Parts: sequence; structure tokens; C-alpha cells
Amino acid sequence: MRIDVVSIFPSYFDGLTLSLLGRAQSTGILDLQVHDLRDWTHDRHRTVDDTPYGGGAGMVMKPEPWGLALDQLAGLPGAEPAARPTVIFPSPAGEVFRQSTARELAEREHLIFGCGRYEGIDERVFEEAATLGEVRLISLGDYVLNGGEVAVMAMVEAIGRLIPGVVGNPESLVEESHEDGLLEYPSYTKPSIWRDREVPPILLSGNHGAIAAWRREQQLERTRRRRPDLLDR
Ligand code: JDE
Repeated sequence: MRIDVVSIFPSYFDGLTLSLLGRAQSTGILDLQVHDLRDWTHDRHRTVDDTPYGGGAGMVMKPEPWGLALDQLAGLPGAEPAARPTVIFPSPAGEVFRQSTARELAEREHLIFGCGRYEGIDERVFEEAATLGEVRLISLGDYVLNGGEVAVMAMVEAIGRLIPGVVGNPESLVEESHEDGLLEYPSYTKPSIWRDREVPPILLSGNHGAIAAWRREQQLERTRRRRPDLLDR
């Protein structure tokens, strides 16, 4: 998979080249490239923002650098649909990012992430991007960040670990929270008594059927208490 990230703070993404995703990159499974939006400016001050038409607080990201960046990274408009990228902009006004979103995006050949800053990006950038590929505005949740960078790091990690070969043991992917729509069951390790706190005795019983049933019950109970919205879905 190819992933391009466009940001005015490219060094934010240094951490993504470490650990799990770092290995995927050195083995060639993932080609992750981070770009500085200012590389597509042509003025002395490398300007990426300007005042909003119609007035209002803050600054808006100018369309020209985004247009040039997307032209270069997406290839030709009207290319074979399979060769077209999915272009993702983190936005508090977007659709909510879920594990199902990560699964869907992990199937794509080419993702481009655009990190907005200031009060947003000129709306025409999204229209233009839609001529190059599928455009998705995606929100991590109902809160506001200063820019898209932290949201993109979270999405790249969630998507990247689902690419075949990135996580060593595929079983460790399915057992985790959200893959089956429930929260995880509690985990314990040695010692069996720590500061007078015992591990639930059933986990020491060796009765694998009873353990599986207990874990399922714990999952349902936790989900009901902490995330009842998941049971409705
Ligand atoms: C992501 N949940 C919250 C994005 C933006 C078009 C495109 C992007 C401060 O204003 C912002 C912040 C962000 C960063 O993303 C989030 C976020 N998931 O805050 C935009 C606006 N218009 C604007």
C-alpha cells in the first residue's frame, strides 16, 4: 500500500517510521511518504493560508498549494478507477472513523491524507480532489484538534496494522476490542496474588470452556456499562 501524507508539520510523523509500521516499510509492504505542503508554494514566505471571504475569525488554507500537491501525488485525473487514490481529510465535520472504516481503507492501493490547520481548507479543494479520486472527510470523534496531524497518525496506525503481514499474528487482530463489536475482556498475568488482589480463580481452573464463557460474560457486562451504544449497533 502507498500512503502519502501532506502537512505543514511533516516532522510530526517521525514516530510512524518506528516500531510496527517501521518494519512494514523496510519490508516494502507499506510505502509511507510525508510531504511538506509548503513545497508546493511559490512565494518568498511559502504562504499556505489567507483571510476568509465573508469575514470571520482565523485563517483559511489557500487552495493553490493543495491543488498542486494533489495533482502531483494522485497522478492523472480520469485514470483507471482502481489506480485512483482515496483522499482523506481529517475534519471535526466528517463521518466518524471506526474499526470498519479502518478495515475498508486497508483494502485500498493508495491513500492520500491532507492535514488541515487554521480554521479549515478552502472548500474548492475538496471538489477538486473529487476529480482525482474518492474524497472522505473523517472525524476521530466529537472534539476539536488544532490540526489534522494527530488524527492522521491515529488513522494510519489503525489502517496500517490491518495490512496483511504488518502484524505478525493475525489472531491478535480479531480478538481485540471492536473487531467483534464488544469491548475486551480483562487480562491477568503472574503473580496470581498481587498486593492481596487475586486473579479470578476460573482463569486458573484449566477449564477452557468455562473460561471462554466467563470472558464472553465480562465482555458483555463491560460493554453494557461503558459503551451501551455498541450493543444497539
Ligand atoms: C479530526 N476529530 C477532530 C481539521 C478542517 C476542512 C478540513 C479540515 C481547528 O480546525 C480544524 C481542525 C482539524 C483537525 O481535525 C480535527 C478532528 N477528528 O480537529 C479542520 C476543517 N475543514 C479544521
